[in-house]
Amino acid sequence: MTFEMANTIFQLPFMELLYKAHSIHKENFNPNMLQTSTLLSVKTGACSENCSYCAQSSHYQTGIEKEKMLDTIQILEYAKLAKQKGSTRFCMGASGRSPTEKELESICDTIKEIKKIGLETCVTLGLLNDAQAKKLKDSGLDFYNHNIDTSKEYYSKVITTRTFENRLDTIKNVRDAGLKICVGGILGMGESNTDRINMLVLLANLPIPPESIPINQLVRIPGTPLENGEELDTFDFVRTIALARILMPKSYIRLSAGRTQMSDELQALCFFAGANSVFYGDRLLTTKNTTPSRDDDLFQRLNLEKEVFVEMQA
Ligand code: SAM
Ligand code: DTB
Ligand code: SF4
Repeated sequence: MTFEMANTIFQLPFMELLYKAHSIHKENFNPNMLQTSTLLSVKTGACSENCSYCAQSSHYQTGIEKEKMLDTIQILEYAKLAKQKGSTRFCMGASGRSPTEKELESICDTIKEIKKIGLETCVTLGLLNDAQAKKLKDSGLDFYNHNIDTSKEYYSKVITTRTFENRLDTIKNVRDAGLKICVGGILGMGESNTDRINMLVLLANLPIPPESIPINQLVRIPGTPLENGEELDTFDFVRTIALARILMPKSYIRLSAGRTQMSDELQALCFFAGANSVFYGDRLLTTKNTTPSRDDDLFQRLNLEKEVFVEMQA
């Protein structure tokens, strides 16, 4: 897939683009089904990295208190609750450039316990070498989340404490370890449509495209450099979801952060364009998520059903 081909799709008349994306969505998924994931911050704040969007970077005054890594028993309580409330996927996020060996051991123990209660697992712990990725695979982890966030060209405008290549190296290590990958980005950081298209083309051209693609709308965090950035055109947001669906027909596209700011109608358009997973639960990492009662109401009005977890046979 070239940039030119993807750009032609992105620039289609909006209705044609949506029709095309929805047709592809329908061929590959039940369009009335959503997967729900619950997210938990298992280690919060005091991060050495300077990601301009993030509440947890120690480079900015955001008022986030540092919390050390939660232990297995604490995390398991949240996982059981998530399962009870109908989530089929449990995602754990940790602040930091990369995990310490002690933190990795602890997360591996936690993953083993969560798998026993029958949830799909995803973790995001920052940069990993190949041995660390293998340890996670051996613990039974399903997915590793590691976002490229934006295009290669725009990356250094957002983060300077690591490079885009560092991110790609980790994605390769995770893939080589046999894990499924969850890789996406953030829209609304001042990037252009060209950056958004380039980001998706890069993902579609990976040896195996990510099975899971989170598309976050920037949550503006007071105290970060992106606090007062330019507003995102919501139709460009929907176009990006549609392009992701067309370029990666079989992947889960996750309408991730930013739903509290979205109307019900905008979310419905995103689902029509191919988004088929959301975070379900009161909180994301450091910010509020859409409440489960608002979600339940929306899903009911749109006749959307929550997907049931089916363990894949190896
Ligand atoms: N520290 C690890 C890392 O950066 O890879 C994992 C946690 S980090 C918070 C996970 C992802 O959350 C980031 O890569 C970014 O895409 C997303 N994210 C963080 N803050 C956000 C914000 N304010 N708005 C939208 N997405 C955000
Ligand atoms: C992803 O792409 N989005 C999630 C998850 N992966 C870890 C994180 C969203 C964070 C939103 C801002 C916050 O709550 O701090
Ligand atoms: Fe740290 Fe991850 Fe936030 Fe960047 S996104 S500041 S690496 S927690």
